[in-house]
Amino acid sequence: TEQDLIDELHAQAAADHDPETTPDVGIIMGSDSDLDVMSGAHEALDTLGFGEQTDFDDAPDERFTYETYVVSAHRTPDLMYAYGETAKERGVEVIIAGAGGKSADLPNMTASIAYPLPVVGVPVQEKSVDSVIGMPTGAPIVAVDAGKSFNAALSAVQMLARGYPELEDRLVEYHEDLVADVAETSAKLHG
Ligand code: RP5
Repeated sequence: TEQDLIDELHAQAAADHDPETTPDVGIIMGSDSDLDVMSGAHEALDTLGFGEQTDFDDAPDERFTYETYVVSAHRTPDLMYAYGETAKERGVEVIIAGAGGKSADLPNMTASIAYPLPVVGVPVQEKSVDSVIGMPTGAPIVAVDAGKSFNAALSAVQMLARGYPELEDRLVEYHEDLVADVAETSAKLHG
């Protein structure tokens, strides 16, 4: 039930845990119908060598990991509150939050609740952009363009990399591969 999930989040926040085994990036989305778009974040994190953590108490081998929750600002506001409120204590260092529709409130509400943890917002559709980025002064969110969850993950890792130089190396390597791909495509087109 929703209450079980909320209790679990609070128990995890209260427990002692090795920061190396907690999820570093938390991915949340308003509905499982957002998963297609949000899977770009998974793809980027997988590319950067992150492991998917499906069990808080059983970390995968990868040093850096991410977790995924479906949390709805409108259908499960208590769960949204609990996730945002416990994220830091649970070891999450940056949140990627996606929502669609015209009332895409999960990213901006979570940014307020989890503050000062950074939240990278993903408007799942074009019509969600204003809702995600429209925050009052003093209540920050950073956001990517509609559907660009891949970039949201890269931004999240850029933030994390300030504390973990190893991640900076991975970002540089990713960029070098990207440049090489473009160069290769260009070379092919020009014979
Ligand atoms: C939003 O409403 C969700 O983020 C989703 O994009 C949209 C529609 O949700 P479903 O009706 O498909 O569950 O809150």
